[in-house]
Amino acid sequence: MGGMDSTGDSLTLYYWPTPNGFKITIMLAELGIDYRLVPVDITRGEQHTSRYQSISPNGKIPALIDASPRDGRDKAVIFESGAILLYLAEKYDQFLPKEVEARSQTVQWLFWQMGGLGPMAGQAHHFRLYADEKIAYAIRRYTNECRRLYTVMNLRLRDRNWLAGEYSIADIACLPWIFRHERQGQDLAEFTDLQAWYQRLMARDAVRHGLGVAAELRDDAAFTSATGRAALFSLDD
Ligand SMILES: N[C@@H](CCC(=O)N[C@@H](CS)C(=O)NCC(=O)O)C(=O)O
Repeated sequence: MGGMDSTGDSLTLYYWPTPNGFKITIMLAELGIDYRLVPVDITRGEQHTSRYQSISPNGKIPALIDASPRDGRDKAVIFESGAILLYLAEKYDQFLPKEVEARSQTVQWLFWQMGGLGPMAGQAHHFRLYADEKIAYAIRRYTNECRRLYTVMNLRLRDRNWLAGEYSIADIACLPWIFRHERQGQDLAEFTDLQAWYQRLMARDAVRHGLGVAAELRDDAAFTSATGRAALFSLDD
């Protein structure tokens, strides 16, 4: 980690080791690009400071600053993991096809992750693991919705290795959420083609590296501590 990469670019990633953060550490590992890592401890509320929100207005990780964008600006500041993946794919011309139809397929599955799999799996984590009240309806709703989304992915992967043509940012976006399948109450053995896709991804050095970045910072208990709950779950009336 750290400093300028071999092409003279300078990227700073604002990060915590969670699924949306892993998307970017995997992408940067796939690209073989060096970067500076700035931990933002979301269990201590570091995402809520005005300084951080001048970078990431929604107050969540990840965010990226590129101090040498290709268009000659002083810097590019990007929030939202899907937008960061698109930015990096376009800048380095990798993991996003150029041809219109192939590109559209990739963007469709990227948006499917951003609007479906990520938010629903996040709610499954919340109600299954983090909520201090165990609400049966919410647990059933989000566990079942994850099962439905896993079924959609499994069907898509029935006759292809990757979600959209070649290995792409769509696969990179989905993997960190499928990595947490146990937390969503899902058994990958029930989704044969999805499981094969998952194994293909987990066989990649960059994926394993990305999932391990700053793993030592993560403290699962902090997500359910009083401080963590107050920092993460907007519980004030
Ligand atoms: N749509 C956003 C979601 C980001 C997000 O939810 N990040 C979580 C960690 S995985 C976070 O920063 N949570 C802190 C909070 O909610 O206060 C993205 O994909 O970048």
